[in-house]
Amino acid sequence: MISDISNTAAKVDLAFLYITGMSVVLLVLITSFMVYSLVRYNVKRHPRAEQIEGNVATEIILTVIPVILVLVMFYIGWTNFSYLRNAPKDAIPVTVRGMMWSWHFEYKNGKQNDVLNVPVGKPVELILTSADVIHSFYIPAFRIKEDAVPGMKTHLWFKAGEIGSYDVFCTEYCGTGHSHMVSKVVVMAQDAFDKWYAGAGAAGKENKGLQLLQAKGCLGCHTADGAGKIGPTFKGIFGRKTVILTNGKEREIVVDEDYIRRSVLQPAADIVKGYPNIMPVIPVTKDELDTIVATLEELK
Ligand code: HEC
Ligand SMILES: [Cu+2]
Repeated sequence: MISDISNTAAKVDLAFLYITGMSVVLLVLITSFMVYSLVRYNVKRHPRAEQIEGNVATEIILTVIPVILVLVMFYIGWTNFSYLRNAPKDAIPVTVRGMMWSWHFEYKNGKQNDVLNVPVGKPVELILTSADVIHSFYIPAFRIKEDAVPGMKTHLWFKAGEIGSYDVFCTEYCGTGHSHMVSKVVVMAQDAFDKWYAGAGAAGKENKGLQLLQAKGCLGCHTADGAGKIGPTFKGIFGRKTVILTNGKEREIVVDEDYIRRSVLQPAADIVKGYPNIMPVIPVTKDELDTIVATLEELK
């Protein structure tokens, strides 16, 4: 009944189990006593009401026992809460950025991804922030959840207990694409994680470009294969004739390198006609922007 999928799940489940267990015990005791009294002191069996003066022993018992039960509840809640709030010093730090509508994960060595890869059995500390509005980062299987707020850093930590893949959701309604704001925690064996973290990988040049688009969250809104999504597809974007709105004025342009750079750095400057102005400013380094331009150029 107590999950060992993560240390955090075990702590939360213990509190939950105690509270639910106590509630069930009390429900059964109180209901049985009530039914018993209904029968025993029914007006037919007990036609004359009786005045009871009180019973000190009963009153003390009925005060002390509930106080103890509730204090135990408080103790479990408080100690587990402070445990969940304080990451151990040796936790692996990962920066999590929420944006409309994807999650982005960045590691200490600069490695980035759109799913959260972690080694099994090692503490991981998440440093959460947001690029736009308030999101909420939630891993149901680990029983942990925390808001991701623009301009602020919030924290979570966990130690995964079993290799596997677990859902990540946004649980703060954040606009049209909120329900698509999903990701995964992938818990890996230590050596598989180390290999991924060192990050050689046999990806070719084009593949690396697509991986970057994926990691940056671009593919949450754009596709590389011509299909429509929240934004225009990247397929055949280079040299494409597009009608854009600049300060509300329509003009037709041919997509070139400068236009793509501007689209990424200042998404609100030119808006493709027929699309909403919702593309976030996603921080990219100069090298990353070069890779993005080169990758889009090749998606014919
Ligand atoms: C939240 C969804 C979203 C994300 C994430 C996003 N975009 Fe966009 N993007 C849009 C929308 C919507 C448009 C069309 C409206 C506009 O021009 O702002 C657009 C327009 C563009 C254009 C111009 C397209 C054209 O046909 O003229 C480019 C280039 C572009 N995005 C690149 C990127 C890159 C690169 C990334 C990742 C770093 C990215 N976008 C991330 C939604 C998104
Ligand atoms: Cu969200």
